[in-house]
Amino acid sequence: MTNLVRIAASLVLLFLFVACAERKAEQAAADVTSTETADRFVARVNAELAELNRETGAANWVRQTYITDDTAIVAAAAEEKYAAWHSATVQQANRYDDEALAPGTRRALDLLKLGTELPAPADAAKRKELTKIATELQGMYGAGKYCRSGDDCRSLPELEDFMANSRDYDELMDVWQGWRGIAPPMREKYARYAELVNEGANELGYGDLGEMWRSGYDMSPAEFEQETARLWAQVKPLYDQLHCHVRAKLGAVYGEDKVPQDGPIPAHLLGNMWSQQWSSIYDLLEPYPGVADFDVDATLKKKDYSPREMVRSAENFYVSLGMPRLPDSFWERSQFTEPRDRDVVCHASAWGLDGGKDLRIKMCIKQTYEELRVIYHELGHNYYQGAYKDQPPLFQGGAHSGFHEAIGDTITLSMTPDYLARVGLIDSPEESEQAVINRQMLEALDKIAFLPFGKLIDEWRWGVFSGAIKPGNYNAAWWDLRTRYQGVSPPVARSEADFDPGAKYHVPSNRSYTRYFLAHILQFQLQRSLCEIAGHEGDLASCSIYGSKEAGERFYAMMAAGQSMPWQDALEKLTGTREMDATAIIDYFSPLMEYLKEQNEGRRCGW
Ligand code: X8Z
Ligand code: ZN
Repeated sequence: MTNLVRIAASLVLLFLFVACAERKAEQAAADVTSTETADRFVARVNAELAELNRETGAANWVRQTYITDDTAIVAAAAEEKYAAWHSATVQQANRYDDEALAPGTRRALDLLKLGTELPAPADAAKRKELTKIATELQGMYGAGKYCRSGDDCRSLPELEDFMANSRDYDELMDVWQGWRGIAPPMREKYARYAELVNEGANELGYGDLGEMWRSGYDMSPAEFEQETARLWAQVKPLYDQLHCHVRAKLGAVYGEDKVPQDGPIPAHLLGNMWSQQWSSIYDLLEPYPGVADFDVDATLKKKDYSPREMVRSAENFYVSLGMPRLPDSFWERSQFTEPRDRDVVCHASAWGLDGGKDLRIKMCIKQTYEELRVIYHELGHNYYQGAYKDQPPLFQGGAHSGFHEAIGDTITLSMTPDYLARVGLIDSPEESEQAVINRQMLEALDKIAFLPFGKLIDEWRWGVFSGAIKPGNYNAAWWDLRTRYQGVSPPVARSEADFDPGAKYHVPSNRSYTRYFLAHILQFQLQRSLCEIAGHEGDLASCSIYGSKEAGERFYAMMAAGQSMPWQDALEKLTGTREMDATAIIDYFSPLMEYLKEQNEGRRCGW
């Protein structure tokens, strides 16, 4: 043998040895994991998850507070790593499918399967493609602007301000249409995203992503769909009354030629970019003009509240319930204001990083009452995250997603005139029947107006994911639902060249939305029970649990359980009932309903 041949031969041998050793090691690892008990598997998953959450959390935080091509790469890579881990880990979990397990262990495994917002195909190329598209879509929304000309550009917070304050039909239409200009480039990406997430959901054992979303509620997806329909039927009469009255008033302001009294309301006249909450047009609807002062905006401006002071005010409420102060890191790391020098996702969110030890909010706070309420909402998320931080990662979540959205909203129901006066946000509360109706109108414009919107967003996506709504029909199907549920119509002609769903944050950001619909019903239920615990006497609408340690303790106990038990159990512990139910919201608004029915007498309601 020549030397060369000898070297080559030993290399081949070496290679075979190494390859063989590697395979042996893989086999050994597989043997270890296949004999792993379900409990040990869950413990390992929790440990891995804690580490992965830290990485994806950090990458996403940077991405959303600093939108550049570089942070897109970093965030997509973190998501990709998570998705790969998730696919592989669920595969391993499937080994326990037929084993009889303790309920807590089974629950942990079920939650693992549901444990991704973005189910990705196991195929590495497709996984990469999906995480890239998802990151891009969110970035396109976050960086979105409406430019009337090259250097006359407005960001979303500015456009939202305009929608809230202008009463000029044509100007409003311009801004409404202008914002929607961000979305057509998303359309193709969205269609591809839908294909890919469906494939991912399929591999996890769900028919499509919509079915996966509907599986997170401790009942079958079909039952859940019925449940949401049942709740909507309960509250629809309230919405119909409000719609009828608002349409009449808008007809008087803008003219009945512009707001026909037998059809849907033009979507740009409701004080909000998406016509989802209408409190900004309260001035057009105030039942008893001048009765009672709710002008928190004026106080915020007069006292020149800083964003931090606004957040402190919300924190103080939670502290009054006996909950802890937010950690120093919250004040150091949160984003409270819109930076001038870079694109960020301004849409408000609350973060429970590092297993809930590192709490933050990300907002672009404006000096308004509406924003103050959003802060109270966001802190509800943070307090929930802080309360369940000692649960294992798989149980760190809301009893269901609607609970997570409902905590802070429940607190906003306690922002009664009495409370606002106590903390110096209005001068003095006025107690009269007329004052009650005025305040109820203000609340209803947010909470009742929202209901059909909260319901329809996912109905559109359920349709998209199931294939009932095809890409060629995206926009038409969207407006069909908007008209059917909300009774609103686009102020200018729309076509399939548009992609109006993309102009609503949660669509390009892949956040399910039924959670908000549920929260809008649940929060009244929670409030009713908390008010009983707080010893409130009198009607539900006048109750503020501010300062009630008893209510706070019971609320926090429910929050601390996270998603360790079925939501029905969590709800029962606090409220004594196992069902979501709209009687509390109906009861809450009964004074306003009387008023609206009187006002609507002789009008032809409906569209
Ligand atoms: O997205 C939100 C919160 C963050 S979880 C600000 N909300 C929905 C929306 O803005 O569309 C709260 C109400 C509905
Ligand atoms: Zn929220």
